[in-house]
Amino acid sequence: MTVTPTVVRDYDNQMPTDLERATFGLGCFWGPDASFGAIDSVVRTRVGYAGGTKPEPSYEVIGDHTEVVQVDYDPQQMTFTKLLEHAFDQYDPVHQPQKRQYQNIIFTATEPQERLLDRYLDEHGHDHETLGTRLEPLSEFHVAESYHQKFNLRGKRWITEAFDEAGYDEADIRESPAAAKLNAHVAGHDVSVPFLDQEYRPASNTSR
Ligand code: MHO
Repeated sequence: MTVTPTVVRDYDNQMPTDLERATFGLGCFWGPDASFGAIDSVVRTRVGYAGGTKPEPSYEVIGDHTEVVQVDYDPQQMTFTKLLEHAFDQYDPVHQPQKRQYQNIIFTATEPQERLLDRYLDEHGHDHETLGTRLEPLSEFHVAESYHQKFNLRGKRWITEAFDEAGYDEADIRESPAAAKLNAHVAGHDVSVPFLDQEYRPASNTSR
């Protein structure tokens, strides 16, 4: 794998900009950050806290919030329903962890998302009585601390150096499409992006 500042910048610069957003609580947010990042047409991921009322939650003082992952996807290539399938694949929807920090929540942010969720539940024989999962409109998403973003990349200097050299700060790394794919890759997911291909050589790489 060749991760250089040029690779990172080139990949990030050619990403689509017209994106839609989905938010899910699926237990500790490190895992879904990586598993959603692996999905083609999921362009960006970030983790945070949602589903509660406490203002300015943090990892140490999370209050009544829950750990959540938020993904920005290309609606030309990906649907909310496919993301729901992926979310429901990650856990047993009938059971719900006691601890609010790790509860399963499907958030909807728009009316179309609400309709698609209702249809999904119908088609999969889930009713609100037996479903353990919380279903909630997204009110506020509070972005988590930098050290929780792209957690699998933490300490991987051979990757993070390329971002540093490209001039990315922590917020840039959090929002970087290349970082989302690399985070998924190092977590062991199959990821198909050109720069993870053995044969890939960046066109204009003069920096290394
Ligand atoms: N404390 C657990 C979960 C972390 S997650 C960000 C662990 O270290 O695995 O809640």
